[in-house]
Amino acid sequence: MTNISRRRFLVYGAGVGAALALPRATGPAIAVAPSGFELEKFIQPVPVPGAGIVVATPSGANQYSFVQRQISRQLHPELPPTPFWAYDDGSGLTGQAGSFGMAVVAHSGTPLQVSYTHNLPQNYPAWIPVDTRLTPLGNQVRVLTHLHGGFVAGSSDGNPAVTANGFGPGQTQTVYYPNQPPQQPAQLLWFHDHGLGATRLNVFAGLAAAYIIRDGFDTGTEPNPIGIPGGAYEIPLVIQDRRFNADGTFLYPTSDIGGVTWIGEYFGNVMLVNGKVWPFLNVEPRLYRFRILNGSNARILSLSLGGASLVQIGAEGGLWDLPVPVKRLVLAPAERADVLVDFSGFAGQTLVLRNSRPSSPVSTPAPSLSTVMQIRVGSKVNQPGPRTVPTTLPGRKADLPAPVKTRYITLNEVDPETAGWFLNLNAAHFGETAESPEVGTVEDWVYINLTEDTHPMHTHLFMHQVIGRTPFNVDAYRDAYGTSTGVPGGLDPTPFATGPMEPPGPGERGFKDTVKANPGYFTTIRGKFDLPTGVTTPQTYVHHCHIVEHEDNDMMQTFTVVA
Ligand SMILES: [Cu+2]
Repeated sequence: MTNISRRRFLVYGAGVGAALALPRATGPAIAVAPSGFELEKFIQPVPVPGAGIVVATPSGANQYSFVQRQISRQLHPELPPTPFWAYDDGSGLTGQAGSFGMAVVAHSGTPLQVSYTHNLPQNYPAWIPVDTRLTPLGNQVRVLTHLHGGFVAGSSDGNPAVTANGFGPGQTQTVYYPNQPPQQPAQLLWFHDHGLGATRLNVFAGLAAAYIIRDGFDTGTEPNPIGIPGGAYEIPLVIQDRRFNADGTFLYPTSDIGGVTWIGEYFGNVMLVNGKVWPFLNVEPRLYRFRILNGSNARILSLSLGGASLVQIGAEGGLWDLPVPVKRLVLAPAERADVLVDFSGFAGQTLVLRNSRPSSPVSTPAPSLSTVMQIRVGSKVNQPGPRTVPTTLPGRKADLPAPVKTRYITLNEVDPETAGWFLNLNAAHFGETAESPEVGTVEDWVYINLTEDTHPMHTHLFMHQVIGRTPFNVDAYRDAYGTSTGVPGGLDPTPFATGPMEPPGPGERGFKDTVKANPGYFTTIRGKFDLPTGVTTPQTYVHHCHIVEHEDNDMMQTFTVVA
């Protein structure tokens, strides 16, 4: 019989005696640095546009040539420099927090040609614990860059269904990003590594950067046609948790299970914002735009900002049609929120951006990490900018027509805390099953979560609309259909529903590329399977959990858009 997922109970709900026997990877000791040192909070500024965040330098007209390489930067004043990996645009990334501090700025309707050349070490260094059961070429460093949220051909997507072995030392991946509207309006995308079985490690090592698309409304300047903050008052905030060794190196724990290096989730005990540990941000008492990306491997953020109110104006798919006040932002890995914050009533005050445990039905085994960064509100406004939040926006509310087909996709966890531990979609390993949507059609995909925790499901190629989440009897569904590797795909859970479908949350108004599939629910999304102009069927992509430890082992499947 399948060892169904009781991992969370075993690891985090158990008493002290059981906790002592826990693997080092997930035990409670994760909240304390191994050597017991503590880093002081709020003693360095967060990199912001013009002061640490820079626009990537093109290598030609609408062309970028990045080199992945190892660099070293001091990420906290009390730490020695940290070696990590970055996308170098040719500038040498001087003075920045690697590519954490860099953004490509693209324009809707203007295609880009981009290349990525592997100039990293041949083999994984000791600080990156590869699990060679999961990688196609053992401990050789293979990279594969994916434009997250990109509407691109399969060959430019950077996905391991098309390029299983990725790219090796000295090799170059060349891609074409059409930035084609309406699928690709002004929005915040990001590009990060997607190497098969090594995404968690290559991203942990630093291979991630922002990709901002502008258009005639969302110009990034101030003033702009839609009356939102721009220039120095628009601030990208990439939030990631990390652990450090006392010598400044990143720490990625390994499993205590024999023959296993992979761990179920990576949770840090310090927070990085734009690549810096627990920084502070100086703001003027006026309206700001924060563009927040949860770039963590596994941590689901639940963010709040003292007494300041947050008004969300967009998510992964770009701006919405109107602003929505939100009390807190619950962002799983890879989710983005575009928010306006009015500091005009906080002159002279100090606020803290805090993270708390997400409330039910979101579920995560993450240990607490409550502080993100400090915000120091000054008393002087240099440039007044817009004084109020606009009442309407030029973006989109997700409103796709009825689907022609519904697909049922299960999320399973198999034999946790054993040498055979893995996660999967549709009871199969990566590549053993596939979906084949017809080009131009609309489909509903139903993610049926049979595990204990929330999984952020990311769809390549298409942005989706969240239709809703339906509570269901997980055990009855599993009893009816379960196999040794979980419940296969294609089996409608509707007869097992225990209540009506719950509507999407206020943060799920527009199009998204990552959706929280919560435990105890099946989550329905709707997508339209268009391809960029000039791209013909068939085109192959992947969809997967964006807890990158899960993605690597082995919560990912293929889909091919067909004629
Ligand atoms: Cu997952």
